[in-house]
Amino acid sequence: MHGPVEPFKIKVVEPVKIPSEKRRQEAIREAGFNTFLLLSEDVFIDLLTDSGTSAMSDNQWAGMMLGDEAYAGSKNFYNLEKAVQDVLGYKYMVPTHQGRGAEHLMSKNLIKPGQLVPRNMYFTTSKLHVELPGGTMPDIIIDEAHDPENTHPFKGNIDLNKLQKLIDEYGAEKIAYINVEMDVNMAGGQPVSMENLRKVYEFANKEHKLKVIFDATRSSENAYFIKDREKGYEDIPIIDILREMMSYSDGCIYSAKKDCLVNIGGFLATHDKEIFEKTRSEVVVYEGLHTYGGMAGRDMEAVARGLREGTQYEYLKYRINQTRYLGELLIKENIPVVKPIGGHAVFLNALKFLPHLPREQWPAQTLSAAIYEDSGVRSMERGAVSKGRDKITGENIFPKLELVRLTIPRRVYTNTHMEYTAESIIRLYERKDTIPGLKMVHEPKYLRFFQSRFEQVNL
Ligand code: P70
Repeated sequence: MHGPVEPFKIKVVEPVKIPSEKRRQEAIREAGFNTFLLLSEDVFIDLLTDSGTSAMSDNQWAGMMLGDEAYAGSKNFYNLEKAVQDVLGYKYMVPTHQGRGAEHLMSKNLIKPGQLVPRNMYFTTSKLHVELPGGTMPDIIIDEAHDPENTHPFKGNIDLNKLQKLIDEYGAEKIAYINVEMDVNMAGGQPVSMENLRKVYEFANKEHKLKVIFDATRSSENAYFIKDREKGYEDIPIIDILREMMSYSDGCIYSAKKDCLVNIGGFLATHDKEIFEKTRSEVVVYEGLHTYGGMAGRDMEAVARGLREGTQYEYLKYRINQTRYLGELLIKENIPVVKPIGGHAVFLNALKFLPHLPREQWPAQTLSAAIYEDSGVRSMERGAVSKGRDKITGENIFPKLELVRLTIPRRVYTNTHMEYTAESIIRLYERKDTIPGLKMVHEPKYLRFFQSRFEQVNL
């Protein structure tokens, strides 16, 4: 049987090649067993991230030629603003160079030192941008999300009891805003249900006058899951689902590098005039003028077109099913993965894959390096190295989820590439006991996973 059928044909190709076994062994050692430090040239199939790695359409490329590179008032800015209004329903939009630029502006303006920003699981850059202005990010995701085997259909949901407890303990005034991520990345690309979004907004906004800010980065993929899994949404167009989702928030930050099918870009969007005025006056300090925010005119045009294109049902169906295809090839061979298979990636459970390694030997980092060495496939550690140290005690935190992410760029790899990847992982699983662990020998201060280095320890 065939894999999910692509709703496009290929017009331009970029050659890739498999480095020799000897080169792969050298390359991963030169990179200190950190896949972020590999040269792209040494990679055959790049599943490091779905961020900025998608293939643009002919329509997006045509839009790039219509870039209006005026310093102020570029046409493309207004096209992007209109796309955000049409697709997401927010009235106001502030462009930024990518998602973390928007996180910076939002956090800086909304958080006072000592405040809390509860969220349905942390994301690395989001957590850092909450901590920099003096906030902390308690986790309020449902317990099911921390269990890789649990097949809850909306594992990204917020546990309202956890939120209530925080309010009881600290008071609502201690909470800067509630942060809800779509298609929760670190939980395995797990969606939030519309019902949950509605309830969180009612609870926050009506009962406690608290703001709700979304990380809407993978909201189109989340909308597909709502259509596919939530009663009453089967026949609703994706774009209407998206607008309803965003109506349960005061604003969002958005990394356009994912669902908008572009290589760079981001924005902040809001229904709230005050948030808009504050962030718009600050974007000029950190990003660029408020009509480009760090993007070229052509980039804004590609984002505007991609935001609309990325809501097409046939495209999303193929996209989500390609990820599931890889996941199911692995599940068939009993490889431990996070279930259900998420939107943008398949996540391997490194604690079950390499049970002979103690947490201090970084099982997910080890597995990610071993996959590269076996086949030239690049993946990303999403476990204790990513989580970092406790802000107060300085100790390493070992989260329940110690995962390797096989992230699927959009419209880039074929189903045969998925099969090649699955074969490598299955082969590795058969000889998993022979894989030695790692020790960290270099640790940077911020977002250590990007640049840390490791050495093998003897088995
Ligand atoms: C990834 C990328 C970026 C991201 C995200 C969510 C839910 C915000 C951002 C920031 C890139 C990445 C970033 C840090 C560590 C590893 C990888 N996620 N919110 O691969 O957006 O990158 O545009 O600044 O997923 O998951 P941006």
